[in-house]
Amino acid sequence: MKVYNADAPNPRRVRIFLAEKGLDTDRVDVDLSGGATRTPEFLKRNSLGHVPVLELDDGTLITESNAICRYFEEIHPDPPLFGAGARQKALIEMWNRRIEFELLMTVGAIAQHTFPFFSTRLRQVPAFADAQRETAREKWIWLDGEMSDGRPYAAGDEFSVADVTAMAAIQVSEFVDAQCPADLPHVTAWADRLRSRPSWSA
Ligand SMILES: N[C@@H](CCC(=O)N[C@@H](CS)C(=O)NCC(=O)O)C(=O)O
Repeated sequence: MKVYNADAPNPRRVRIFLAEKGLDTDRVDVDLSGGATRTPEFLKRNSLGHVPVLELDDGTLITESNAICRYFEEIHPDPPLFGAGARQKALIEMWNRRIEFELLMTVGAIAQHTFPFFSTRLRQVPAFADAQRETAREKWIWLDGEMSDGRPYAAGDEFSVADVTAMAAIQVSEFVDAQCPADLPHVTAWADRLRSRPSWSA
């Protein structure tokens, strides 16, 4: 099997996940700025023109970073990054979705609506980016309140895929200068905890 990869946030989620699992796979690095995901050949692998894509040995193509992580979780269950047992699995799913929809998509929209790279990919509305910048600040404040219970990771005591998604969100927030305000102690401590993991640089 192989993973179509690039130097970008969603492929990085898969790289971090694999690093946390202690796994390695064959990778095909694609040149995003050169338009490599928009060629007719690549669009046969992912009609949305996005990486990551996991291609299995039987030719099955799996897109969506979360689905790819789930595949690796199933074939290499330890450590369990999607949780164990009904309660923990549900909490991790909940937090993974919250981090992706509330945080990663908010800061991602700032990039999408301002970076030249995206100008040929969507109709950019700079005012929407401005609004999302304000929203990002509100989301950080919301998350700081949620994490004021002192839990070390997004979904509780254990590092999980929700933290992997957060590692992508934190990095994107830094690219777009919408990072967590320094006066929010709980999220700041959590982000530092994530940044100190070896997988941060995967
Ligand atoms: N929801 C998808 C998003 C994938 C995505 O947006 N990938 C970006 C990189 S972070 C991409 O490949 N962009 C290439 C392009 O737009 O041409 C996932 O989680 O995998």
